[in-house]
Amino acid sequence: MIRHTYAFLVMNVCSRKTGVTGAVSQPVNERPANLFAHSAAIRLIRTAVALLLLVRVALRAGVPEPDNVLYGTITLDNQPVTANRTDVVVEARRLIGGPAIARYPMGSSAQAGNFYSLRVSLESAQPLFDPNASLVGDSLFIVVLDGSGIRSQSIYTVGDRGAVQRLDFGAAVLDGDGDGLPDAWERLHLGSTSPTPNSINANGQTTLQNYIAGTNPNDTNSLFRVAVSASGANALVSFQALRAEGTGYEGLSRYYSLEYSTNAGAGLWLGLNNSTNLLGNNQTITYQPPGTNGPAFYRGRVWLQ
Ligand SMILES: [Ca+2]
Repeated sequence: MIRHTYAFLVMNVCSRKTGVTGAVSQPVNERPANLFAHSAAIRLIRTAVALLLLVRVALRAGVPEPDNVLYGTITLDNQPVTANRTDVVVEARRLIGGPAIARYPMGSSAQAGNFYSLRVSLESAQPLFDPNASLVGDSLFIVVLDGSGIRSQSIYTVGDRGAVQRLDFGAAVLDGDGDGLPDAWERLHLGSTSPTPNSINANGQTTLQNYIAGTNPNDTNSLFRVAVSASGANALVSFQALRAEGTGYEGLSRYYSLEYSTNAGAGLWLGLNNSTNLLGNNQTITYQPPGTNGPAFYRGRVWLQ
């Protein structure tokens, strides 16, 4: 992609050179020798300046590297997505709600068949010559969309030059007893599929609460909770935001919101600016209430989608 940009610049130089020559109204063979030499010198100088500009741009910009390639299968509503589902698109984004820096509409490559194949442009260093390129180690959102919006998503860390990685979306999750909990998750943590979603587990939470929060039902220290601590003269509200990963979370993401209320008894809770719909990525979410506020209650919400 960056090579195309270079080609465009070179074409500009050539056309500018042609334009300068065309501005001299006299035919070349009728000009005095010294004028011709002078004109040729100007052309050389202008070309040299243009080349210097090109060199300067090349030195300042990142050097293109072999693309990263992501590929895999997509399952939506427990049905495999085939090349015929041309309404399904896979995009790479810097922000979950931001523009695409790479995209692959299903069926757009005959070679890919029923797989998607997404190329992520790579450069070696900042500043990026191509604004849609990435650097090794960048975190990108990979989202699957259809006509109804985002259906599935994942976080991808850009690999080394030329890296190829398989990333499947929404593999069918078996729920034989129809209780809304993946059977594999139930067997892994509880030994069978017998517990119901409302069963109280060893850590005091229900099975459903543990599944959604990603906590371990057998560990009394594994709980989703909002902590309040002192930070100087003010309070600091914090909680752990876990990434949805592992058995039972295929194709799902975990989200969090921090809410507050000045009258919890009335049940009126409000989301805090910049602290709602946060994607869990094993990070600590912190919020420092303004010192001017009076006493308030805080609560965290967590869900899967
Ligand atoms: Ca189940």
